[in-house]
This record gives sequence, structure tokens and C-alpha cells, in this order.
Amino acid sequence: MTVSIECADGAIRVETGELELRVDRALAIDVVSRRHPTRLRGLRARAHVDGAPLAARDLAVIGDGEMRTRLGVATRVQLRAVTGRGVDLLLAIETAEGWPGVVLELGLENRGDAPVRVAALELGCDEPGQLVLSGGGALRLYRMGYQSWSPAGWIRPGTREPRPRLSLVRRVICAPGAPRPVPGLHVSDFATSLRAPGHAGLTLGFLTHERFLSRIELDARGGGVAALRARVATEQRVVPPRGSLAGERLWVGLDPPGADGIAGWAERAGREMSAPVPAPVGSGWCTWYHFFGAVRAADVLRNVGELAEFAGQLETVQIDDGYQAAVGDWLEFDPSFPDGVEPLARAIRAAGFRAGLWLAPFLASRASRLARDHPQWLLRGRDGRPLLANLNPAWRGRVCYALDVTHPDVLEHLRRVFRTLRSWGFDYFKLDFLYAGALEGARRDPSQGSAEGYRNAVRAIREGAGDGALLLGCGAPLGPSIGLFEAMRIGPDVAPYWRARWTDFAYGVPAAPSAENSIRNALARASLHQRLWINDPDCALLRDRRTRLTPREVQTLAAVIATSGGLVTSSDDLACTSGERRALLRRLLPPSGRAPEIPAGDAEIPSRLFVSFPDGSVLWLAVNLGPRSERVRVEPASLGLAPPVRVYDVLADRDLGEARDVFEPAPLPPRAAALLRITPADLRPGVVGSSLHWSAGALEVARLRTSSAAGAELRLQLPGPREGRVIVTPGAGPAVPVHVRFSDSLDLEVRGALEEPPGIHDH
Ligand code: 9PG
Repeated sequence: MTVSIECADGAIRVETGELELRVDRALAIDVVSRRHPTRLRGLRARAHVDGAPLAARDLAVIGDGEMRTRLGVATRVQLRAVTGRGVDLLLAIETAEGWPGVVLELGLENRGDAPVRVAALELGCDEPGQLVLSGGGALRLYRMGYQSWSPAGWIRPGTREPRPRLSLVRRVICAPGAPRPVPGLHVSDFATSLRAPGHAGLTLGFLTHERFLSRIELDARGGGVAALRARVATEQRVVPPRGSLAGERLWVGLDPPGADGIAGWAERAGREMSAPVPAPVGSGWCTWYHFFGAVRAADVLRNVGELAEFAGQLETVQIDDGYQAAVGDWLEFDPSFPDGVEPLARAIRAAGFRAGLWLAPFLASRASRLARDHPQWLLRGRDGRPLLANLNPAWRGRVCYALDVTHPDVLEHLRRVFRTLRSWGFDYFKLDFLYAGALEGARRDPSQGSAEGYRNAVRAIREGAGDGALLLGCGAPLGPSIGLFEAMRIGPDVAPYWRARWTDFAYGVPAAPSAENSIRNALARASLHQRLWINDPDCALLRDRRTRLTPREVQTLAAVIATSGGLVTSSDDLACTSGERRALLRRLLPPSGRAPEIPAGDAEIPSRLFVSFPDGSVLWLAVNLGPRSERVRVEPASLGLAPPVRVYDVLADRDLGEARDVFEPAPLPPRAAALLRITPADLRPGVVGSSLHWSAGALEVARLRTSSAAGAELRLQLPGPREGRVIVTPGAGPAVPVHVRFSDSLDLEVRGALEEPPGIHDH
């Protein structure tokens, strides 16, 4: 079937097997699902021009046809509507057979003879009852959050959402120009999804973030959904006569029951903005969460020495904040790094690791040489004074300003800094406090949108850093970062303690450094992984000294990081990390890399994730973030597994036997996690579980086949030295636990009848 387009009485109708879309003369759009009871009516295209909203009056089709888009071949219908104020609205609609949604792109053209100023381009419905979604009472709204550290999660429309108490926190974690949250008036940056568990949902998300920042607003002040708006903030862009302005592309997704609309949006946004193709997920060691700003060159060298036991297992050693003379002066050093960082890069590489370095490239401390020598590079506010971008008592000068990223000399400076660092041997860069590159201010080139200026500056860094460099974003505006970073921090800082009650209170939002806050976002933003970039859930803190995390909390943090599939970074002084905890780190390496699936629930933070592996196994995670012990249950059928199944407890290294329709592990105490490997029970030969790696068999079993009626041949493969236990179901007989110790790989044969007792198989 092809897309059908019909025009009658000045209205347009587009129809596919999935949906029906109508646009009336006033550019009001109805999108109706043909498969689910999902309907969005009266989504009106509007522009805010010269201080007043501008709506369409009459409509004409100016073209339609099939074309190749980044999302595949689609039918595109191009509409033009006059407004009566000399400005035409332009709307393009794209869809294709099989697409569960449409792409809408709104722009305008100035046909008058005076320039106009455009504050926003918006698609919105303002009358209650225009959005129909089944499961109404249990509806949840996803809040993406603006940047890496901003809290994400599913909220109940109409409730009061947490909001920053301090204006500086607001400047750091909220989009510039974001409306102040009011109870019942919700904002999600870049994209959102609305759904009730078990019901069809609706996703609205911008697919491009090339020039401007965007957000979705939902007004639920009266209880139900009173208004829904998708808005591109065009920052008072001046459009000259005969000039035009294009907005960003919006995905309107009609999600079937159970679908993860955010994953669907991320998949498409990643394609539209050429997100780096899913790469092998890295791992590393970072100085920050043990040494913090007091790190010394000697600490780095001592740990590089100790990390020798992880050679071939951990990839990168990254020096964090603390080496620099001042924020902004990246090529001058603190006295704790008397010889600078070049000899450290050399030592790190000689030990077999990639050398990584932290920078906050868009910040300059008040006490920096950069700010002193180049005051004209600083972004200024309306009062002409440099804009406060951060305040950090640990930094020399404390006050930090933002650089004006539209200044060509700033870009040249960034290229030079990164070229130099690359020539010293660094090719992994953690770029932090990136929100500073998209702050609102009096920019040197006001024609660049916030997202545009930011993207140009990141590209300049990339040019300096050279081919093959890995960029990890942090504190970064998410939308405008798509396509520019291999990896991205997706939550607040982790910390060697679970909760930061007072700092969270002071901030007004759960964004203070704490294990809990970082876990919350690792779960709530898990769908972005491998679609927009590699998620960085922040470091695994596994040490047993100089930490307030209990063994259970350590295990929960590690289980979330393992299941998220993202970067695995250790940030412990190895001198404080016992053999047992080092073994735990080894079991997280290499990262599985796979994006988990997140069943829809009604909790603010999803507490269940699962990963399906090519060997047919499923790794299932449950986390209890609540204050009371929690009963948990798994239904194998909901994971795509036909009963009976076999269940292995990864954290306890225990075979829990067979289960049918439902499996109930022991109740979870607060702050605990359950991690189960679930496999079809009839696999013979098969691997029930393994303590070599937290995928529990999915990664390390490179080959498995029957060797005789009663036996199995097995190849185990993982980089570096390994020791642990593999539970094998051979051709016949009961499961056989085998202790193994090897380096890189091991071939072994396991027989059902226990002729020999299982022993250590050395390679
Ligand atoms: C180094 C650290 C680490 C860490 C980053 C970032 O003031 N603040 O709002 C604030 C937020 C985050 C933060 C520091 C300060 O941490 O996330 O991994 O690199 O910088 O200073």
C-alpha cells in the first residue's frame, strides 16, 4: 500500500495503514491512529512573530512526492499557508507506509517588505479533550531534562514537579529561556512520551537540533491534558524580506502498547543527526571520584602501576579535574602536576592504556590567564558584564564565566588546545560543563542559534583533537550534542555515598552527586544508549575503604551499570580496593554494550530492565529504590522466553532451578538489586550461568556444542586473566558446575556423568 493524499475543500488528508492525518485551512493538524485509540486533534501550527502569535488562514499544497530521507523513503507533502501579516507559514509532512508516526517540519517565509522577529515556531493544541489516549487515569509523562545532570523520569501529569531553588542551579541544569515550572505545567526538553502501562502511547520529539533549542510543554493544571505544545525557541531571529526560517523536525509517534516511545524517538533522532554508529563500548579508570580536585601526578602514576592487572581489560586511564593551573588554562599546570600531563600520557600509553583528559572547554575561571588576556572572548549578559556560568569553591578564582563560542578566535583557541593535547598523546577527552556553550547572552555573532553556536564549537574541538579521538560529553545539552559525541554522561555525578539529602534539598531537584541520583538517570535514560551515543552512567565505585557505600549499595550500583550496557569506568584508588572488589570490576569488563529494554511501568523511575542476548538468554534486573522491602516477580513470557526457563542468580552465583509462568526471587531490601540470567530450560547443551562476567554466560561462551550424547564442548573467551565458575547443562544428566581459571580463552569438555570431579581447568 502507498501513502494516499487527498485535497478537498482546502483541506488535506494523508492516509497510510497506520494513521490518518488531516490538515485544515488554518493549519490545524489531526493525527489519528488506525490501529490504536490514539488521537491528537487540532495541533495548530503557529509562529510568534514581532511579539504576537501568528496563525494560518488559507492553505495550498505546493508540492508532494516520494523522496529519500534519513529515515527511509517517505512521501513528503509541502504546504504553504498565508497569515495575513505578510508572513507565510510553511509546513512539511513526511510519512511512509509502516511508519508509526509522521515527521512535521514548520518554518516561515517573510513575504512582506519589512524584517520580522521570530521568537518561536510552535505546533500546539490548546483546547482540552483534543488528545485521546487509552488508559487515561494512569497516564505518565516522560521528562527528558535539558542536560547530562538534569533529572529525567516519568511523572503523573498535574503533579508538582521538583524545580531548582537556586538560580545558578537553574542556569546549569535547565534550558536557557525555559518557562518557570508551575504545578501542573510540565516541560520536557527536546522530546517527551505520554503513556499508561499496557496502553498505546504518544511520543513528541524533535529529530533535529541543528540551530535551536526545543521543548515540549504539557498543561495539565485542570487534571486532564489541557494543552500540548512542541516548541522551537528561535531566539528572536530576524528574518529579512523574502527571507525564510526553518525550524527543527518533529516526530509525532503513535506508539503501540508496550512500545518504548523514547527509544523510538532516539533511534530516529540518531539517524537524522548521524549519531556515530554503535561502537564497541569502552571502559576505563578515572581520577575524580576518589581524589577529586586534590589529585596529584603521583596518584595517577601509582594507579597506572596497579592497573597493570587490568591490562587488556580496561581501555582508558583518564585524568579528571585538578591538573590544570586554572579552569580555562589547560596547558598550564597546578603544582601537584609539576611536570604537566604530557609525561603522564606517555606513562599511561606505555602501560597499554588509552590516555584521557578532562576539560571544561567553554568555561574560564575569573582567575585564569585566558579571562585576563582575552576579556573579549567572554560571553556577556545584557548588562555587558561577563555572565556567571558556574561557582565552585574548589576552583582557583571560584567564579567561572562562559566563553562566547561564536567568536572565531575562541574556536581557533580551542583547536589549538586540543591539537596540542593530542600531540602529547591524549585521544580521549571528557568535555565537561558543556551547557556553558549554549547559554543565552550577547554573542558576537547573533545570527547563530544556541544549538548552532554550540555545535560549531564542539566541531572545532573535534578538528583539533583529530581523527580517532573519542569525545565524552558531560554537563551537555542533550539534543544539540547528538551526532557530535561517541559517549555522553546521562546523569548527575555518582558519589561514594548513597543519598545527598541536604544538597538535593538545597538544589530543589535530585541532581546532587550521589549514587542514588546517578542510578535514577541511568535507569530513566537507558533508552538513549546506542541510539544517540554510548551512555555513560558514571563511574562504578567499588572500593571498600574511603567510601560510605555499603556492600549492597556497591552491588546495586554495579548491577545497574552492567545492565545499562554503557561505559564501565572505575574511579577508585586501587590502594583502597580489595581483591574481591577488583574481581567485581573484572566481571563488569568488557561492557556488554547492548541497549536494555525497559518495560512500561507507572513508577517515576523504571526499576526493571532486561537485555536479550543473541544466545537466547535474558539478563533481568530489578532495583529497589524505595524505602521498604519489595516483592518482585518475573514473567518469562514478558521477556520473550517460552516457559519452562532456568534461572541463575548472578549476584549470588547460584542456580535457582526451573520456573514456569512466574518466578519470584527473594524480596528485595531497600537499595538492593536482583540480577537474573534466564535461559530456556531445554537447552542441551547450555550454560545456566557463569561468575566470570555479569552477563553470566552470554559474552564469555564463545562456542558450545554437543561432544557426545552426554557431553558438551565449550570455549570460554574473555580478555585477560579470569577465574570463576561456569554451570553447564551437558547433553545428559544434571547441571555441572566447573571451576575455571584461564587467560583470554579456554576450551573444555563437560560430561553429564561426573566421571571426574569438576576441578580447575588451567589453560
Ligand atoms: C569535575 C567534575 C567531574 C564530574 C562532572 C562534574 O557545580 N556543579 O553544578 C557541578 C556539577 C557537576 C560536577 C561538578 C560541579 O561534576 O560531572 O564527573 O568531572 O565535574 O569538577
